[in-house]
Amino acid sequence: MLVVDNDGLHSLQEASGSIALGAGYHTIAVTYFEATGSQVLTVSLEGPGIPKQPIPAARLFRQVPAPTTNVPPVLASPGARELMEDEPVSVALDATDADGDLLWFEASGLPPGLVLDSETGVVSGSPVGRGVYPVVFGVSDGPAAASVAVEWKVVPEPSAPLLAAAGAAVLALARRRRAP
Ligand SMILES: [Ca+2]
Repeated sequence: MLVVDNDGLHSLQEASGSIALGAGYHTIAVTYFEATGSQVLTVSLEGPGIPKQPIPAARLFRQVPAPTTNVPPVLASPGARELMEDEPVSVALDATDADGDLLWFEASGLPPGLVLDSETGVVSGSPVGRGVYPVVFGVSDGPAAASVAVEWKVVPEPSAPLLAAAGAAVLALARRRRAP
C-alpha cells in the first residue's frame, strides 16, 4: 500500500500520508529516485502521542526479532504533586526495564501547559489551569506496559498583596519591640 507519494522531478519538498497501524512490527519500504541537483531523503513518523521525528534507528529491524521472554518495564510513581500556576516544572519519570529495552513514555490528563517527552520521560512546562488533574503515566517497552495514576493539583501562586501585608506586620512588630 502506497502511503506517501513524493515521486517525480522536483526540488526538495515534503509529502505526507497516513495509515492506521496496530502495535507490533510492520514492513516498510522506501524507494528513492534521484536525477539532478542536490539529494535529500528523510523519512519521519508521527502518531498519537508521538511527535513528528525521523524514524529512530532503534525502531528499525532487518527482520522481526525472535520472540523472547520479556520482563515488563517498571514505572515509579512521580507522586501526588501540588504545582504552582505559571511556575516552570520539570519532573523526570523514573522507569526501568530489566531487559534494557528502549522505553516509550505516555501521559494522559496532564494539566494544560505541561508536556511529556515520550523518549526521555521528562514532564516540563508551566501549568496554566488551576484545578485537580487525575493523571495517568505509562511506559512501554513494546510488548508490555506499566502505568501509574496520580493526582496533580495546580494552585495559584501566593499573591503579592498577602506578602506585602505580612511584611508590614513584621515591620510594625519590630517597631513596637524597639519602643522603650
Ligand atoms: Ca522489557
